[in-house]
This record gives sequence, C-alpha cells and structure tokens, in this order.
Amino acid sequence: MPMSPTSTHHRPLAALFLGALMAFHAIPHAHAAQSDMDGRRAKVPTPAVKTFTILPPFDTTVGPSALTAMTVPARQPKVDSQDAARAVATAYLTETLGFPASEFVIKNVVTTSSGVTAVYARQLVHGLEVVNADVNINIKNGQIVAFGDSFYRGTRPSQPDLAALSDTAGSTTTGKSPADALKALASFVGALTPTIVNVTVPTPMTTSIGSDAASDWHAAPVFEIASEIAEAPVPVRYAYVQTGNNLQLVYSLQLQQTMHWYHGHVNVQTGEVEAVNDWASAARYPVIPVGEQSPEKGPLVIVDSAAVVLTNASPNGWHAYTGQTFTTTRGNNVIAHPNTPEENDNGFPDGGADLDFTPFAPVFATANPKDYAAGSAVELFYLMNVAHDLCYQYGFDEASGNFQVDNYGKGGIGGDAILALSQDSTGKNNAVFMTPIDGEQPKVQMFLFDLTTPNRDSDFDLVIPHHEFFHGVSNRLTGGPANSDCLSTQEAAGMGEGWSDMFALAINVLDNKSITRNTATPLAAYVAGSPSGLRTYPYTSDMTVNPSTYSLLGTNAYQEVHKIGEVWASMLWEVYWNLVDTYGCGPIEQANLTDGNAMWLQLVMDGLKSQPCNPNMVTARNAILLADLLLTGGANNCLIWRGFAKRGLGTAAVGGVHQDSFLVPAQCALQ
Ligand SMILES: *[C@@H]1O[C@H](CO)[C@@H](O)[C@H](O)[C@H]1NC(C)=O
Ligand SMILES: *[C@@H]1O[C@H](CO)[C@@H](O)[C@H](O)[C@H]1NC(C)=O
Ligand SMILES: *[C@@H]1O[C@H](CO)[C@@H](O)[C@H](O)[C@H]1NC(C)=O
Ligand SMILES: [Ca+2]
Ligand SMILES: [Ca+2]
Repeated sequence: MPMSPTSTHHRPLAALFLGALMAFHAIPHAHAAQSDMDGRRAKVPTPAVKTFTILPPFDTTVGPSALTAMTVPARQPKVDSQDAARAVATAYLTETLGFPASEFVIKNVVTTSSGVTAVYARQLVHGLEVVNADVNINIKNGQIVAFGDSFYRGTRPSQPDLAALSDTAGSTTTGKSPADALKALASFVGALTPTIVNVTVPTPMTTSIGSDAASDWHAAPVFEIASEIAEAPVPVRYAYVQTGNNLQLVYSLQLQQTMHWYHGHVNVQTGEVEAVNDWASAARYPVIPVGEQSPEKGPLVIVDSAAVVLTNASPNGWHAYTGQTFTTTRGNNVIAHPNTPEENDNGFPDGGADLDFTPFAPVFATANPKDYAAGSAVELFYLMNVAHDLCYQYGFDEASGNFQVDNYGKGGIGGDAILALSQDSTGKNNAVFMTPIDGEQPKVQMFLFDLTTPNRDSDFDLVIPHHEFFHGVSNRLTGGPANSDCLSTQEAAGMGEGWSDMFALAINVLDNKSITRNTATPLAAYVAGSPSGLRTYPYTSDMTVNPSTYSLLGTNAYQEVHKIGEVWASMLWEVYWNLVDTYGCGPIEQANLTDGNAMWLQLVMDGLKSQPCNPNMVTARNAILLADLLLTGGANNCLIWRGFAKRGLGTAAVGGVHQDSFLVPAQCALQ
C-alpha cells in the first residue's frame, strides 16, 4: 500500500510475495529454554550440608512391601500430639545431631493428611537465626520417618558485639549501617535508589539480642526504615547466612514494593547482598517467547515475569503504576485487549491476583484464531512489554519519549502507554503502529492474515509486533519526541520500515548461533504461509540471493516505503554482521556493548537520536558513524563504512542521488 508522504502516523507492514524460494527450517529457540530463575532478582547461597534422608524401613525405592514388614497398625493411627512430636524432634536434634537446645528453635509443628507430623526447626548461632539453616523432621507414631537437614557445621564466628556495630540511631562505627543495607538491597534487585532512608529503633527497643529475644523471629525488629521505595516500614534484624563453610553476619530486611516483597540479607561488614528472595509470585504468560519467531518454530511456553521484566525499565512490573494495579493485560507500558468482531471476546484477559494467564494458552494446531482471542492479547501484551524494557536499555527512556502511563519523575511526558489491539478486525494482512507525539497515546493494531487456512494471527509472527513497536521508537527518537513528522518523506519513511525489519530480526531471529550473515533469512514466514516471507528478498549478505543496493531507489519498482526499507535493512544487516562477526552475539536485552549485536543496536538508537528530521540514507548513515565516533572513539568506523559501501552507500554516495558508490575511506580500504 503506497503511503502518502505526509501520513507519518500510519505504517503498515505490507504483504509482498515475491522472493526467492529457500530452505525451510524449524527453529526452536534458545530463549524458550530460559529458566524461571534467569532474570529473577534472587540470590540463593548453597549450604555445605543439604540432605534429605528417608530412614529405613520407609525407603521409597523398596516400595510398599517394606512397610508391611513394619508396624503399620490396622486401624487409623493416632496422630502424634504436637507436644509429643516436638519432644521427639528435640531429642533427635540434641542427641542424634548433637545441637544443644540453645542452638535451634522449633518454629512450626504441622500434621499431614497421611498422619505424619512435620516439625520445622531453624538453627541459631549466638542467638541469631541462620536464615538458610533448617531441619525438618517427619514423625509418625513417635518414630522419625524422614528428615531434611541444612544446619551449619563449619567453624563458629566469635560472638558479635551488636551494640558496638550499630548504635541506637542506626548509624554504625565498624561496618555498614542499616541504611547502607537498604541501599545495597535496592540496587541489587534493580529498584530505584532510595532518597529517603529514615532509620528508627522501634519501641520497645530490643536491647538484648540474647537467645530468648532472637529465638522468635517475629520479635520486634532491631531497626525500622521508612523509605519512599518501600510500601511499608522495612523491618531490619540481625541474622546469619551460611555460604558453604562460612557464616556471614547480615542485616535481614523485608522490602515491600507494589509487585515485590523482597527478603534480603546484607553483609554487615561488606554491604554485599548475601541472599535475597522475592516473596511475590511472578506473573505467568503462556506465549511464543521472544526469539522463537512463531508457532511453527517452537512450542508455546509459560514465561515467568520474573525472568523477563527488566526492573530499571518497569520498576513496578508490567501490571501496575503508582496508585494502580491491574490483574489484567494492562499496566504502565501497554494496555492490550482483543478487537475482534465478537464484542464478548474483547475484554481484558484477567490473570487474577496471581497474574496467572495460563488459562488463555492458545492451541494453534487445531484452532482458528477466534478461539484464542484472549491468548492473542496476552501474547501482544508480553511482546510490547519486552520491547519496552529492551529498548529502555538502549536509551528509549522517559526523556526520549517512551510509552508509559507514569514516568516516575524521570522526565518526558507520561500518559502514553501503548493501546495494543490484538486480532483487530478493522483490517487484514497487515499491522499498524500509530505514533503521535510524546504524551499522546500510541496505538498498535494487529490484523489476521488470510493467506492460509485457518487464517493466521500476526500477533504470533513475532517479527511483526516488534516491527510495529520499532516504528514507535524510530518516530519518537528522530527529531525528538515532540515531533512525530520526522520520518515523513518517502525515503525517511522507507528507512523507518528498514529499521523495524532489522530490529525485529535482531531480537527474534539473529541470535540463533547457527545463523550466519549468509543465511537467507525471511521476514514473517508464518503469516505468509510461505518460507520466503513477506519481503522481495530474504535478508542475507549473499548478493546473489539479495542484490539490494542504494541505486534501486532510483528505479520505478522502489517508489514504495517497504521496498525502500528492504534496501536500508540490507545495509543495516551488513553493518550488524560486521559487528557480530567481530565481537560476537550476546543476550541483547542485557545491552552489553562488548557484544556485537548490542553495539549495533546502540549505534542504531544513538543514530536515530542524532540524525536530522527526515533523514536520507546518507545522513542516517553519517549519524550512525557519528554515534560510533562519540561512543567508541571510532573503533567501528571501518566496520560500519564497509557495511554500507557493500550495498552502494559508500563515500561517494550523494543524498537524493541514487547512484551506488562502493568506496570506503582510505583507512578502511585495505584488509
Ligand atoms: C538455528 O537455525 C538453524 C539454521 O537456520 C536451525 O537449523 C536451528 O534449528 C536453529 N536453532 C535454534 C536453537 O533456534
Ligand atoms: C523520620 O522518622 C521520624 C520518626 O517517625 C520522623 O519524626 C521524621 O520526620 C522522619 N524524617 C524524615 C526525613 O522522614
Ligand atoms: C559483558 O560481557 C563480557 C564478555 O562476555 C563480560 O566479561 C562482562 O562482564 C559483561 N559486562 C557486563 C556489564 O555484564
Ligand atoms: Ca511518553
Ligand atoms: Ca520524533
């Protein structure tokens, strides 16, 4: 669909079905295997001892016959009384395991449906809890059936002089203060740095830290901290953490935030976070994960929000902002729901208090898109949020005009979360992103494609939502966030398509280590129902497969934004691979600029911010070269020049005159 040069706010991903035929391959993606813990703000030290022993004759490998040999009473056994179980456990801890009664505390006694009484003990050292040292003992008919043990056996530190360590004002003479501990924990979990840290000693003051006081964890904390990053006063207690054969004296803190409740333990001497757990349950999204491309390439997986939310970009997670939390597919960055012809299907999918969206999992093999309208909104919500958090790492932040309801005082204008409409029935075989100026709400509309039976949903051809998102980025960044008319000339609008294609490929396709610069890489093969995808040529450095060069812009066939975009993306592809072949490819969301793919995206984003309103390919190239000069001192100058020159945008190329130049500067010519 040819675009009028002035309709800046409307960028369809047109369906174009030319192109070379290529080998089709299924690509299960590395991201799919990402464990829940990968991105989680947690640290779990390993104790030296960690056993679970099932005592004979209850050995489960022997099975029920062992039990019949035992004294299993014919009638329902009487459940051991709590006191009886407590006595059995205490005897075991003191006599068999050899811990005096002053060195542990029994915290709970619980019965199970099978008549077992479970006793839970926590180790004490100098009257302080060792927060990761536990013994659990299972008792039946007065007999120990099994027990777990992670008590610490290493050398004991000398008794700490807590009074000397921190005075009653919470300041400190020999180590870190409770205030330091809160700051260290906040930094570790990626929370905002607190500006208010008001340490008080709650009354009645816990003066003696003897075993009696400390044997009850629920005893009054030693300190309390009021801070703007905490939803409730932060209680602080002294404790130990065992790491291998060492015992570390720590401040144990509970930091409550909108989407988190951290239980963190900070070394009183070094200020290092020794252990942290988040008591909040993470949201669960059943999705085709970023990097997997489409349902053809890999399975639906349950993605845990803890593994994907980047907290510097989304400090309250994806479902909340100051003063508001949602259990549905809406939050600070994205407001997503289906927009099908069936009004009843268009509500916000609701994950409940646990934010568990797994009931909306689509079944692709058998169902029509209309059977998973809610699932499409979950997918789109997830993809837009991933892109928000990822681009934030590269400088698409509040001041740069990103899309958020609440900017948390970090500049820019809020009130502009993306309205994301999945399975939008107002169009087909396309997708649209509309980018008004900063502070005005953008909108993405994802249409169904009718090129296959059943129809396919563009929400699940992951390059398409991410192509659309990057229209928002390139429009906001070029010429500043208050000007949305800076990619409006035909060439600039075409480049907008090119940036979007390459961004979508970089985050969804190109980090597969077996893809090289010469792998013929289609765009959106899933909705196309064809391995050649939606573009004229697959992207590749192989000029015999993709011959795109600058001079094509002078031909009649290339007077359309997506065609122009293919030329620009082909140039960006060369630059991308020159960087990746030199520096390697890493997890792009980490924005580690020692990785070639991260460096590429950073130079692209910086270039967008620096280039003039309505750039042409020459000025946009120059902005990328400038970004490299300023960021690295020009370390990548020749890698960039050679990439552009290969596709005709060499030193003699002139803006607006679409003639190829394959020349590079003299310093880059050799090699
Ligand atoms: C990566 O791409 C290759 C070749 O294109 C494909 O065969 C392979 O399955 C892919 N691997 C992953 C982990 O995506
Ligand atoms: C710190 O807490 C004390 C006691 O609640 C209060 O009087 C004081 O105003 C607080 N200071 C700040 C800076 O919040
Ligand atoms: C970036 O990656 C390099 C190489 O893998 C690694 O040594 C370095 O620690 C990373 N930097 C950060 C900040 O993660
Ligand atoms: Ca904004
Ligand atoms: Ca702009």
